[in-house]
Amino acid sequence: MKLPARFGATLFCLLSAAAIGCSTSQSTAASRPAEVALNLVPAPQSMEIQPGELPLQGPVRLEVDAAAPNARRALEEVLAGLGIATDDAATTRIGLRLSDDAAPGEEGYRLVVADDVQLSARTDTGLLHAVQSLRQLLPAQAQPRYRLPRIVIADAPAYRWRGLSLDVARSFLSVAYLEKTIDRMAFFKLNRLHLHLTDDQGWRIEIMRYPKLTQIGGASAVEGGRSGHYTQAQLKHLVAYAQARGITIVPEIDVPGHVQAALASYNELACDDVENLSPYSGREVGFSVLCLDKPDVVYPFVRHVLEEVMAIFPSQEIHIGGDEIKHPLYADFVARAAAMVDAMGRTAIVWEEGSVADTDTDVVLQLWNDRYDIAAAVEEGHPLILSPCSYLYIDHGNYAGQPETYDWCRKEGVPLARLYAFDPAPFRTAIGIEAALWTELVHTDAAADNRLWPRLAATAEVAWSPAGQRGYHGFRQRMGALRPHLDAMGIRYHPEPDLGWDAPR
Ligand code: TNX
Repeated sequence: MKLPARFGATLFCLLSAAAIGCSTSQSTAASRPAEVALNLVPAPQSMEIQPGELPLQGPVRLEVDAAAPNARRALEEVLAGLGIATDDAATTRIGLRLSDDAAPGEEGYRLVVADDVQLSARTDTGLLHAVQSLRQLLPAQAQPRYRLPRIVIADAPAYRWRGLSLDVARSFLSVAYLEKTIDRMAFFKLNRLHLHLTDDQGWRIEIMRYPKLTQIGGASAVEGGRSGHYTQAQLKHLVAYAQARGITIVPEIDVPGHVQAALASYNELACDDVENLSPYSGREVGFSVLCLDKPDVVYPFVRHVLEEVMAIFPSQEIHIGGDEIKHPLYADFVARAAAMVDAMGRTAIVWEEGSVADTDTDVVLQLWNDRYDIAAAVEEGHPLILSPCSYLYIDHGNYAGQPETYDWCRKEGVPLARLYAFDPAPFRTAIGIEAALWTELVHTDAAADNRLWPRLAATAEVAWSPAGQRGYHGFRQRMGALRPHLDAMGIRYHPEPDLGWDAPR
C-alpha cells in the first residue's frame, strides 16, 4: 500500500513529530492549539490535515444510516461519555453513512472533519473503526468545549486478522474481565479474540453432552490460578458483545494433547494403561493425550464437542489446538479433526506442528516457535497466523527479569520496542498476527492488564498500519499521548518507560 505523495508531509508529521502541534505545509504549528490532539493508534493508511479546526460547542445532530446499529451505539457512548448532547435541531452534524464504494473493503472507512463530521464505510464494522478514530481525536474526559482538527482520513487494515489469544484454561478470567478486554481491543481496532478454552489444568466451556467436563475439569486450575467455567449462555452473550464491537471470538479446543482436564472428567478418553487420571495443576506440558488407539471413543467425543462449540461461536475459523504432542497417530488425528471442522462448514486453525498432517490447504496454521520450519506449508499455500514467541508471547516480561513472567523463548523478555519491531511482511501467506497471553503465571486481572498493555496497542499497529506508515518513534509519541484514554478505561497497564509512563502524572 503506497501513500499518495501529497500525504508525505502529513505522514512525516504523524509518525515522527511530536503529535501535539504537528504541522503540514497547509497548517502551521502556531495555528494549532495544544488541546487539538492527533494521536491515532494504529496509524491510519493515509491522512491529510487541512487548515483550521471544527469547534464542537453545544449539542450535535446525528445522521445515522439505519443499517449501522453498532457504530451508532458506539458513537452515542462516546458522545455521552464526553457530555456532548444530541439534538435534531443542532447545526453541527455527525454523519454515519454506509456507502457502496468498494475501496475501503470490509473494515476500511473514511473520516472527514470539515464544517461537519462525516464518517463513511462499506460496513457497520468499518464505521465502528471510524468511530474509534474519532474517539482518539477527542479527549478522554469531558471538557467544557471541544475542537477537532480539519482532516481527511482514508483508512483500512493491512491484515484482516489482528488478534489476542487469551489462555483462560490455566487460570480463569471472568466474563466481566473479557468484556472489558473486548472494549479495550476495539479502541485499537483489534478484531479477533482467541480463547484457549481447554488445557491440562482446566476445561472452561460448558458442553451439555459431557457435563463432567466442567463439573470436574472446570474445578481445577494451575497452582495459584483461578478455576471456573463459562456456561453456554455466558459464551453466547460474549459472542454478541464482541460482535457489536467488531470483534470475532475464536474458540480453541486443544486436542489431542493438553487434555488432562478432559481425561480426569471422562477416564475412558485415556488409554487403558494410563494411571494418572487426576486433575492437574502443574506447569509442565506435553504429557497427556486422548487415546488415539481408541478411535471409536475419541472421534465421536471430538465431534460432539465441536458441534456444541459451533452452535455457540459463529466464527468461520475454529481452533483445534494440536500443539506439543508426539504420537505416531498425531498427523492422522489432525487430518481427521480438520476434515471434521471442514465438513461442518468451518475452517480449522491448528498450531504449527499440525503442518505435518495432510489437510486441505485452507487449514490455517498458527506459528509460535521462531525456529519452526514452516516453508513447506507456505509453499502449499496454508494461511498463517503469526505469533512467534520471541515477539508476541506476552506472558514474557515487559522487561528482562520481570517477576511472574516466562523467559523460555527470550531471556530478555518481550519489551514494547521488541514487539513493535516484528515485521509480518516476509510471511507470504500471513493473514495477520496474534499476541498470546498464557496464564501459568498470570493469576489476577491486574497481572493480565500489566502483560497486555501497552503491548496490545503495538500489536494493533503492526497488524493494521502498512510498514511505510509505522515507526517506533512516532508510535511512542502517539501512544504516550493516549495515556488518558487508557486511564479512563481503567487499564492497569505496565508503566512503560519508553512511553514516559513510569513518571507520576
Ligand atoms: C507454549 S505455544 C505453549 C503453551 C504454554 C506456553 C507458555 C503453544 C502452542 N504451547 O502451552 O502455555 O508455551 O509460554
